[in-house]
Amino acid sequence: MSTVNSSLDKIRQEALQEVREAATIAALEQVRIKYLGKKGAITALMKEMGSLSPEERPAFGAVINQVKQDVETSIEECRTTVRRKEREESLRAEAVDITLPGYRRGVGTVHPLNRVCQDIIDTFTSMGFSVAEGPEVELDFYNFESLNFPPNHPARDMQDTFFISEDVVLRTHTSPVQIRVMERCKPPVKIIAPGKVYRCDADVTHTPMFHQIEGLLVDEKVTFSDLKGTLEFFIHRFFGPETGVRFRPSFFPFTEPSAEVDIQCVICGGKGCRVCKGTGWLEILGAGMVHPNVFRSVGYDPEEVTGFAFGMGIERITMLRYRIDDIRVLFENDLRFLRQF
Ligand code: 2U9
Repeated sequence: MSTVNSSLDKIRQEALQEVREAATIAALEQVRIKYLGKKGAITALMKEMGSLSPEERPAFGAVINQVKQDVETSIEECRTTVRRKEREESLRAEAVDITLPGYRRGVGTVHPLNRVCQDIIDTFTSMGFSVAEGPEVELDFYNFESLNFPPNHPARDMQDTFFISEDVVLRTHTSPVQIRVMERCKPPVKIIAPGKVYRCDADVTHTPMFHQIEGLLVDEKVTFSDLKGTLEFFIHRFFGPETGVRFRPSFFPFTEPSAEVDIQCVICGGKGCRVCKGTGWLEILGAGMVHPNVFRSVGYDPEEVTGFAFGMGIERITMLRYRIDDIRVLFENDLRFLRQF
């Protein structure tokens, strides 16, 4: 019995020592299996109880149960400690140093064309105009015919049109937007139409796609004075209150009378320079009173309503505002250029 007791004590000492040394949950589990598993050392000794005499059994039973319990308790305690340690370690490994500097994000800027376009829109909406939009691929009818361009008339050549098919074109101006609005709505109409337009043309001041803003005001008794007042207000707000303005007679199929609008050169103040070709003036707008035929094509009665219309190229105005002498830089998206705005 005493040899049994001493071998039990040895197993106990060994088991407790191995539990203390187990550094992970997996290692602890190995120790448990080694001593308390089905084929474990303590389990094997318990099975041997059967070979003991009935007198020896109770004392042996008490000792081996105590050993079993000591080892189980020790494993349980160790499991808690190891689990906490493992958790602390994984938290340490996952830790993020929140004092590290972040990745720098480049700050974007508004493209100069969009900035100028938005400024022009703001000026006209402040006068009560609404913004209208329409398709860039248009029917010949909306781009030309309804705007009083007779078929095969040389006026169509002025526009250097991209044809998609015989009666479908890339719009050469945003005027079809106003035609579509008038078809849908009764007067009064007071709209501006900003957007992309397309003309087969390319050099330092022309690109095949460019941007326009056109305006249209239709009501009873709209006069050329209303047109002048509206455009002068726009020009003074956009280029400064001292800017000189002049209207020159011109021709467009869709307006009669028609005018081209010049402002005093923003570069030389009117003295004459390279940009204004020595004239002291810069053309920035076309305008006029809507032609009666245009009203007829949308079902308006030219005896009842009159209207004015105007149009301007956004690239040209942007180039004047920022003193850009080559239109192509507006479309190359070179960040060294765009970052200046
Ligand atoms: C309708 C009736 C009339 C719009 C107008 C101009 C004059 C004009 C040019 C300026 C520079 C085009 O970008 S540009 O080449 N535009 O000169 N545009 S009157 O007249 C309209 C529009 C719609 C229904």
